[in-house]
Amino acid sequence: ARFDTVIHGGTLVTAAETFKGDLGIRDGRIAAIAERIEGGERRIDAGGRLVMPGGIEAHCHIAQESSSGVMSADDYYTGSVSAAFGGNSCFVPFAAQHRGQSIDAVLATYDGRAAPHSVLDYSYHLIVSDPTQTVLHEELPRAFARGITSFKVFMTYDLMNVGDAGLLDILTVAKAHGALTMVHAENNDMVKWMNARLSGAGATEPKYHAVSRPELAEEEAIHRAVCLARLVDAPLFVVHVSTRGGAEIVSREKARGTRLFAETCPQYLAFTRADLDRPGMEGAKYICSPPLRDEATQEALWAHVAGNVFDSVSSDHAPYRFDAGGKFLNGADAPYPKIANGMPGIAARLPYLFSEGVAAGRITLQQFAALSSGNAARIFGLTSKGSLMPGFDADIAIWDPEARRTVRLEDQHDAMDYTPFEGMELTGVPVTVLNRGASVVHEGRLEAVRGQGRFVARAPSGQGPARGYRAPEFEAAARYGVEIAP
Ligand code: DUC
Ligand code: ZN
Ligand code: ZN
Ligand code: ZN
Repeated sequence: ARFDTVIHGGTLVTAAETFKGDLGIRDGRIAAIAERIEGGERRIDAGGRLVMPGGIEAHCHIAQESSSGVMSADDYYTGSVSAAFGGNSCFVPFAAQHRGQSIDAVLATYDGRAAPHSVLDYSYHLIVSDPTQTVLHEELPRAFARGITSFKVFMTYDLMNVGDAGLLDILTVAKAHGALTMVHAENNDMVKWMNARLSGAGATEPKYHAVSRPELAEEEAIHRAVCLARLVDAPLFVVHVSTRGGAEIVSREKARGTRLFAETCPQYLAFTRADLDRPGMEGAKYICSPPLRDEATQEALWAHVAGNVFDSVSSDHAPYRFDAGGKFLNGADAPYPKIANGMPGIAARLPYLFSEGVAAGRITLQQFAALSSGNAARIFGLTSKGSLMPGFDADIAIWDPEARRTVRLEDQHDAMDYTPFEGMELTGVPVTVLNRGASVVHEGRLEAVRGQGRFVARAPSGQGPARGYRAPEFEAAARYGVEIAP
């Protein structure tokens, strides 16, 4: 057999096992895995290091403007380059609808931002903020037909919140088409009530950001979102779970068979609300929503990562620079509600998870492969990615599991002027990343060509085993001769 590339002398990590072997690539796909593979136009010496499925970053904000109009610092070039240096071979940023925009126009805009620039394969999750009848019944089905099979909605922020009825509508449409609804779950009124009280007390420094968004706001909203999804028997993905209570709801609902998926993020494992209380405005670097919590929460979240309650650990890379074009759009002394909301971390996600997860003995290599890549591929319909099986895309990351490195901004290769992970000492470094067989980063050097990444049309998302459940009220309505739900 002829191979374009052979990766030899590595330790291969699959979802099921870890073994020494070679991997042959032909036409961008994995063509063979064997103890020894000869030939190959290009031979890459893995040198005993780990050969793993390339990471899939399923939660990041790239070339996206927030509802208050701030553009993320990273575009599809710097965002994908940074992702690749962090061990990723594919990413799925958001395409955000702001009120009044048509979904078709939103997608055309993001195609223009992504296609000429991305060095990695990509898709989008659509953010829906304006679920009109046209959006629900014409535009979302069209987006689905072109392979965009996940829709994120917000339960918070006045400019984004779709309300419970809007969430039910989107869940229903998503279910009908085989799409997965993702939800940002925080109780909007609880946060607004806290904001009003804090503002009345003159409490405006960054540390009050964490006070303003209580753990209970997340717990309540996750529970409500799950109930709404159960009512219409639709699958649901809860993004950026930051609380013990939220994780426990996810765990309980999964155990009872709810088609529920969830992620947490490195920032909730690595930092606490104490980081928001750094001197001066430094705390603004740690403003993200939901906010950072405390050490007991970190431990609880790690336990749920180790216990497979979470399907993925995603970065939620939301890069706003520490300057007037980013965090301080509303001035250097802006009160916390007017500071841009989000933390960068697309390059740090997997090194952090590898170091504090695998190297620290909290999770296995197989769990790392699942949390970094395999689960996202399966849940979000990236059917040719996330595995080293023959026939899959040759999306591969080679990791040096023993190399130690101190996190530095210049190694993030993003457009940011800080990394919250600065100075952290981590074990395990991704050295080479291939996307469909083409090297993007090789031995720590960028080899990519701008625009080499391709849009990936995704298969239906979130289609875990359907229970065929119908809420008793819908059954009752049907008996009365009225069909009101799927
Ligand atoms: N939600 C996100 O998913 N990312 C950044 C901010 C937010 O509210
Ligand atoms: Zn969110
Ligand atoms: Zn996000
Ligand atoms: Zn560099």
